[in-house]
Amino acid sequence: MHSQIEELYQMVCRRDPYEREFHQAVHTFLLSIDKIIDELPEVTYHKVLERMTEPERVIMFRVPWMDDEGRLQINRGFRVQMSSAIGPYKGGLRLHPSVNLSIMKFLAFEQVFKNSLTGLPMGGGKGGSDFNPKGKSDAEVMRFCQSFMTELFRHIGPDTDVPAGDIGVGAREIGYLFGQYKRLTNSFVGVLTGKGQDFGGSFIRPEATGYGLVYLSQAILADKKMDLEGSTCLVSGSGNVAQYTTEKLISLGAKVVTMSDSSGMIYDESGITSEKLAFVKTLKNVKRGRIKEYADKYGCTYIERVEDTPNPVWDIKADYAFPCATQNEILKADAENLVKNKVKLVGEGANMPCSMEAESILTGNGVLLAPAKAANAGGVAVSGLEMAQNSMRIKWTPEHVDSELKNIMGNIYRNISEAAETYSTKDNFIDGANIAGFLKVSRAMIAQGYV
Ligand code: NDP
Ligand code: 2IT
Repeated sequence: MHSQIEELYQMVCRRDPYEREFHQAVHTFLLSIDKIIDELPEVTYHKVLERMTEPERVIMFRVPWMDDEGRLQINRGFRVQMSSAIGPYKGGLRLHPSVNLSIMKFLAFEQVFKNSLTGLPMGGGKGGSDFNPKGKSDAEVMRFCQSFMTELFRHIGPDTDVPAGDIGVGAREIGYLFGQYKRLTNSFVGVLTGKGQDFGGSFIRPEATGYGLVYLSQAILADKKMDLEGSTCLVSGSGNVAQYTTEKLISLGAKVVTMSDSSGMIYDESGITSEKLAFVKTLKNVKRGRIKEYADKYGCTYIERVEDTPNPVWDIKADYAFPCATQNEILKADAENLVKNKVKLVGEGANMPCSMEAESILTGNGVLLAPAKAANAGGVAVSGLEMAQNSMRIKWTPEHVDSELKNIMGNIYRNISEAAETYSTKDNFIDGANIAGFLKVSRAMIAQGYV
């Protein structure tokens, strides 16, 4: 690493010593940028990297809400507005007990470059709360969302900051958040994406992250004369991204044999069929149950998750693996298992699912790695298309949105593979995505002066 970049990284760590996830996201990114910094004296001169690693604005607030027993509950709310260099802040909201400023900043940081890769005019942000939606009634979730929005509304807007879903935030939560924003501002505008189909939501937004992940993986494999058809695939998670990744894989003739949640995993050797996937969707999206019920119903293997041991999802023989649950779900031992099991491609549906050690084990052993910034960009890309439809007050057909999504994922693949070849090494898609995402944001920042 150049000393100037090493010093910047040390400064980021010193400044916020407890923000482990943010350090990790910055570190992987800087390792890529290190390869081009000599060719870009203007980046050094204008302190572009120093500015990129410090959010434009962080909003942190109290979220009081009343539970069904009439007790007051207090959570912490966040919105990290990382960069508005190429468009309004854009990125999801996460509701999970693990949420803290480090996780919000890592997600907002990665979002900046992901959004840049989509080719659409969107800056980067992320938000959420340590509220745990598990076991809460609809009424409790609604009261929480209303209280959260009662503070957030003054910081967002269709031309300022447009939140969407992430872990724990789907159609139900976006509906409640949208309703409260409308009530507080007396305006019906595209301030959130992932809305219901009846009030401004785009077709294919629920499917977009999973479908996009498969489209990008397909493009990578096609170049290697490999195919999804007839392959065996591992999927982790059983939420939005996992469900639609599985759906698209099945439709392309692949056999998906695993899904999981934070309690455990199912291993269905005969393959998850469309009918079984429909069961998972109802189980997770409507009944809000656990994946174990799949094993109970279909009589397949269920393995309970044991903390601090290798994740059993990654210890099954397969061709391709799609982590779609959360950050750092593939650690060193998991990466070694994937290599041992001869997995040929890892497509990152989740954000930062691989630790840095895992990344280098995978790429060092010739596993193709489709990094999150590129691989899961389909979700925010269709969010961008939802914003466009809202501004024009029109609604495109599912076929139209899906074909736009395919085009965008194809362009992302071309951009990251070209950037990899030009600035790094062929098939180093991590460098390709970081560099291609970075260059546009950097040019925009320099053009806009010191802000
Ligand atoms: P959901 O809430 O719909 O599903 C999350 C899934 O991951 C659940 O099965 C959940 O299990 C599991 N999970 C969550 N946290 C943990 C944890 N700490 N340990 C183990 N399992 C966990 O979220 P999404 O599907 O929307 O998001 C999944 C990933 O994809 C996240 O990394 C998100 O940032 C990323 N992503 C999402 C996009 C979107 O459009 N929704 C777009 C791009 C990326 P359990 O129910 O037990 O908690
Ligand atoms: O991580 C992500 O890209 C998302 N959670 C989706 C963000 C969005 O604005 O659609």
